[in-house]
Amino acid sequence: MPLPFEPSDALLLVDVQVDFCPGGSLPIPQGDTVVPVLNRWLEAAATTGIAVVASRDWHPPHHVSFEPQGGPWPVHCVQHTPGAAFHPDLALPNHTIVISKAETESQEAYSAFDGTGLAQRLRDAGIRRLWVGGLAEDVCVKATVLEALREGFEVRLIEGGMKPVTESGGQQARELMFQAGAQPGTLG
Ligand code: VGL
Ligand code: ZN
Repeated sequence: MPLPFEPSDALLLVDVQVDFCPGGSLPIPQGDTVVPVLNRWLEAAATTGIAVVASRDWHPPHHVSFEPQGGPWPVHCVQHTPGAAFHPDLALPNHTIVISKAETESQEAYSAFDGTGLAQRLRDAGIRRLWVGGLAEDVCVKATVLEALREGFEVRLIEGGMKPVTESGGQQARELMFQAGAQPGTLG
């Protein structure tokens, strides 16, 4: 099977972190099942030499989104804690571009583009199309995909490579992302 990539493609893996997987502090049902899927894509990316970007939720200890601060979420992905690490089985290459987000205590940021300079960085690297997977499909993946499309990137959604917090949220997110112009992505 020929791989579907062009040189102007990048793989963008959103928040595949310990806290978002079973056993973590904000576990997404079957969140860890994206890891073997995304590892196949990482292998394909390595074969073709396309760029790999991995975002991480990277909160200060008293982030506004945390329940003790009156926010909607349990404490999760606190900078430099084990829960904030990428899933240990995710086979990220050494040259992975790591994008940390939601680092400002008083501001929520779901999208990997929000306040990170990612769009400019991708443009500077000549990247025009993103193959996206990760967690959570109905929160940070959705926000990231919609902002990528607004920024003018093409988006392919990696099949089986994302999981939602809730099933209905996932369904809604998929509809929104496809409506906004994202296309399905398969490895063949
Ligand atoms: C996320 C909830 C809170 C995510 C981040 O990465 O989808 N979800 N913070
Ligand atoms: Zn968060």
